Amino acid sequence: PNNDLSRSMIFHDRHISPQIVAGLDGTNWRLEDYVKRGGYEALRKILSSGMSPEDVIEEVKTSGLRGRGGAGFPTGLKWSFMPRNLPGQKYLVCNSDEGEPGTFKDRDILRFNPHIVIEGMAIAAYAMGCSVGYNYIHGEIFEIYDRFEEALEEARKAGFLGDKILGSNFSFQLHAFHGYGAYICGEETALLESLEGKKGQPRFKPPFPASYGLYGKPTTINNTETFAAVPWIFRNSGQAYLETGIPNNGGTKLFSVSGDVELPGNYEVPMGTPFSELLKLAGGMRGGRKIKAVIPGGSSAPVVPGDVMMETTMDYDGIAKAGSMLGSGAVIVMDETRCMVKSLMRLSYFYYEESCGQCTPCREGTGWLYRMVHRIEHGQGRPEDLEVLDSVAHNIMGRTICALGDAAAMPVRSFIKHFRDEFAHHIEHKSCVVSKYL
Ligand code: L3W
Ligand code: SF4
Repeated sequence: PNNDLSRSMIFHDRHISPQIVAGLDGTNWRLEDYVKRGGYEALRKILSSGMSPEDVIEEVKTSGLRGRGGAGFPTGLKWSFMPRNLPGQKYLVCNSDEGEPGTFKDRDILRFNPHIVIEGMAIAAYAMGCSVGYNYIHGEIFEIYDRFEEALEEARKAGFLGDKILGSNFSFQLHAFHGYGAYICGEETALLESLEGKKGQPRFKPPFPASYGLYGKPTTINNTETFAAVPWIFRNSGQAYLETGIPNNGGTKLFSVSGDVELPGNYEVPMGTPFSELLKLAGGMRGGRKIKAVIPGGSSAPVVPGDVMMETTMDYDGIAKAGSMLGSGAVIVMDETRCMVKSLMRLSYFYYEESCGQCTPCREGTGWLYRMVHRIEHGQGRPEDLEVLDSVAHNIMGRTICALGDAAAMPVRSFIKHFRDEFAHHIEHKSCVVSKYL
């Protein structure tokens, strides 16, 4: 999906009040159009009303907004970690290094509505006292980077960015940065290293970026979609945002639906929407086939059997109850013709290829996992392989610097847990149980 630049946002508003993609048709991304949709009203309201930075953070806490990049960390709480009374430089960073397999929402937000991200970042910068910000955009996405640069120039000329924004005492310089296309640069501390011009490798945490971030200064990093949610909260209210979703899961969420569905694309729906509804919006199962499994939150999230997903709601708590993670909201749907061994082999190759190599369990373990799944898929599996796979995955988890190690291990453990028979069949019969469909 990283290279799929032709994909456009498919959005249905029959059931919902969208907050990020409202009124978009692909041609109206410019400042003039954004202002017509009520854009920059939230920033103007905050600056002209004299709302204090503390009150801005409180409103975000009320909204129940949680980080849309994968971890779901409460945004208001993260903003409150920025040292308030410390003099000196503080930075704000937007993580647009979207690289999770299955995820393609942030590039569409930037493609269709770049100013909503700029406005969200300006509000965040005001709340946390950041005078400089960067949007780190995935290196393989060229047109989005160019568009964001154009949007920045429009915002600067109109006085929404720069010195003394809208005549207030608040100044904020925002820049775009084009990344290098490595998955690991989406990990927040690797991103900071990369932004500093170094090799993109994760740092140990703690210290968290809030205390030691870009160039060693306090830094807040949020995902593109998280910033994009902020203007709506201030045009309406934190409470209204919370009520769009369900308790502890405020607002709407963009889901990138891919795989065996009729209409793959991005869908913005309220948190708590049943998966079955989302599947309907995506046109249902391709060719009317039976659902077999779903990876509900990007390839790092454990796979969930299809029948369990049909009873699950799309929110952090609902997906956790189903044994997985909402992650970045990449919903990969697999039908009955999918071979789970082959699917896992492809995922395992990704993590093996993208490991930065700093930690032995990840560097060696991801290769070990890939090679074992590869040999099972190619009819050379051994009876003990499933236990060894599980043990290697177990020994990676929790023993690495960043979450990539866990992300490589979790799919392995969940695929084997839910589809053990399929793996055993491959080992015993040296053939695939879904070969009847091929
Ligand atoms: C200050 C503390 N700050 C936590 C901050 C921390 C970070 C955020 C969440 O992983 C997940 C991962 C992937 N003082 C703090 C603190 N923070 N405690 O809160 O932190 P954490 O460690 O829970 O998560 P993370 O390292 O940010 C992200 C999963 O996302 N994932 C990856 C998606 C990839 C994309 C993409 O390509 N765009 O979204 C998908 O599920 O596995 O679990 O900011 O600093 N005490
Ligand atoms: Fe690098 Fe993997 Fe260690 Fe993360 S877990 S720092 S990707 S080696």
